[in-house]
Amino acid sequence: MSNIPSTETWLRKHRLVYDGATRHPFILSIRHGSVDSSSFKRWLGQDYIFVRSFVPFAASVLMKSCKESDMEVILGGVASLNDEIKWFKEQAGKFHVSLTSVVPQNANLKYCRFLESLTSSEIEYAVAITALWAIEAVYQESFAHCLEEGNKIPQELQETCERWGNDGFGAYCKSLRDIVDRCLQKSSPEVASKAEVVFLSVVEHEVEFWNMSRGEAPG
Ligand code: HMH
Repeated sequence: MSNIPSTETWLRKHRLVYDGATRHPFILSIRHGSVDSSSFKRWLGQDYIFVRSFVPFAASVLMKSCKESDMEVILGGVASLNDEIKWFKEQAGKFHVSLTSVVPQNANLKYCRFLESLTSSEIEYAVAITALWAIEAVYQESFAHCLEEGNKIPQELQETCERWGNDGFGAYCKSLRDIVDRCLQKSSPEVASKAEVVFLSVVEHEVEFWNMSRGEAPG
């Protein structure tokens, strides 16, 4: 067994696609202050729909974690989604986005269906927690990058960047990552390879999700 944690191996191996998700042009445009408001609003509406589907997925990971020692970490994450849904509603008001009339786009539907497939009881805890970590880590790294020294984030988007780029969320993602590495250390090669495939799928879905902000190919 290798001493290198699984997540580190994956991040090295899939660096290019991972950077594609965490340094996406949409994210860079927020960091550089050149983002256009229609892209941002499109993202906001789509992400609200995504987060609503993310809740049952996160709850399914919580159920699987009940037999493990790390249940509190997941519970904290699930609990914070209540606040997140509220936050989206507030932001939608601020940016005049009507959440009830948002039509989920293809990339979003596909991502939500993928999440739903992971809620099955046949999906091992190690695989499910890998997805949870990867989903959160992409947002954390993306928005933390926006906030790095020298940013020109538009004032009205500062709060969005801080929502996922703050240190507390960073610590939560690190805890999830440690859980993934611990789980993978004791899992079979079959489960480990399933987890890697799921990691890569999440990263690919995230890239497609950011791409939606450009507003091409609706439906
Ligand atoms: C698409 N990925 C997407 N939306 C989010 N809100 C997160 C990750 C983080 O919770």
